[in-house]
Amino acid sequence: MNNNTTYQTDYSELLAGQEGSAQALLIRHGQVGDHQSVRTADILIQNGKIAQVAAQISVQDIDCVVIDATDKLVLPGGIDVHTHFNIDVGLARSCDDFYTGTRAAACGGTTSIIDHMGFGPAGCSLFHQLEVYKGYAQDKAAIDYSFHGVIQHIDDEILSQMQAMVSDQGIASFKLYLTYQHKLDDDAVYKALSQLKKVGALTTVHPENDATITIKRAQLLSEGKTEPKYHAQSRPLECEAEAVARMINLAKLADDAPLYIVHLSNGLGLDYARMARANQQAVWVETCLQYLLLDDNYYDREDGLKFILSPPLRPEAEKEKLWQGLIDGSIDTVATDHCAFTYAEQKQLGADNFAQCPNGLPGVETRMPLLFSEGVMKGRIDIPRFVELTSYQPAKLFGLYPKKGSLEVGADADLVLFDSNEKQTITHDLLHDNSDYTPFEGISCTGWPVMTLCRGAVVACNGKFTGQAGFGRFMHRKPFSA
Ligand code: DUC
Ligand code: ZN
Ligand code: ZN
Repeated sequence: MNNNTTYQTDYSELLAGQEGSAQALLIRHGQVGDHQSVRTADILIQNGKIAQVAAQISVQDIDCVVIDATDKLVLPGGIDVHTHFNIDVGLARSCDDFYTGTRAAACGGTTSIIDHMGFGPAGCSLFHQLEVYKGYAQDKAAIDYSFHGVIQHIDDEILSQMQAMVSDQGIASFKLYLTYQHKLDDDAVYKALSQLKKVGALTTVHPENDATITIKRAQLLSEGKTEPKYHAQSRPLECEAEAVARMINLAKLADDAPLYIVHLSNGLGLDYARMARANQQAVWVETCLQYLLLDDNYYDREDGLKFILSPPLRPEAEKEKLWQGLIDGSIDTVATDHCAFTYAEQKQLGADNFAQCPNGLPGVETRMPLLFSEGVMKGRIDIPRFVELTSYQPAKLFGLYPKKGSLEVGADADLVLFDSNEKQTITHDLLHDNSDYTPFEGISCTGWPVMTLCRGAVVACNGKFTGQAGFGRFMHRKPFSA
């Protein structure tokens, strides 16, 4: 027999946090959900891994901490595959680094992130930014992390570096841009897609038609149209949908290379992706909460600068089309594109000209609660689908499964406990990022994450961060396989 301590729902004595990583933990009587089902079960965690999942686990002979999860959902920790921590976008450096960003992530039920690295010096190798970003994250990240490679140009050297990035460095996905400073032309896109397929990597793309954006932006600014709403008018949804269609066709031409569309914001682009999938093409789609919940009316507000990001917020009707994509399975993941700038200072760079406003919004902490509340609690999606969108598919597509995104024995004990009865109204004071606002201010949520465990360590509990800078580990990812 032993003296196991059971912590009830306020878990207050666990707030010191780190005992969970060293000691065995039993999470008892939770509603345990994965991408397939939900059932009442116990989960035993030993050495940071899931040791057993069963209807009832006896710990008579095991010295462990017991967490009573009666009436709580116990789900795989969230995986946010689209963040930008500590990114220099030219106009400004985002205000969340790998500490404040992952702290916020942990408090929102997310246990791993994959960050899209920013551009390095012109002509740099693929390894350059990886080294820079490993330095950014190493002593700061409080949860596990990886990076998407960034492709700034294509030549024989870059093409030849791709294999080592995947096999030696564990970077199994790359991003290319069709707009911004290092936009690629069709020749480069085709070569990148072909080679990335050969080396076992997934190509992800920021799809927007650069030429039409450039023309429209210049036209609007020449007419003195500088307010935030003109940011959206400078890059209408057809700019994005055209580039989605182009990428899909280029991927098909490049020997059917696998393609992942990031931050899809509109129904037309989604229809192109649906068509490709109906044709058995390997195309996956990500969207973000801002496109599901916000719309271009926000640009008319006095604080419209807060909502400047690219692609921009869309006309209201697009939101429902994206929800339909979550419901019918044509959208695969929900991420955030967390790229935070302060409103009081950094966003004000665009006060006289939308084109000078650093693009991006915070969102890493609100992703799980908002999708849970708006999706599950409003009856649009069920719990397995929630897990699929936030954890299982991200892990599958980006080479982390089954270590992450699953509750299988042997998986990392990355878990989030949700209280589906807890009501919270989102306000920035609740959150743990380094920005000074949330775009979701005032939205009421039913259901809230009450505890987050990363490899068995309690990294957040009842709205408090209980983790540690530097606890997060770099995740060496497996090559892409469909
Ligand atoms: N758009 C991007 O493509 N990246 C960062 C933020 C944004 O708004
Ligand atoms: Zn992007
Ligand atoms: Zn992004």
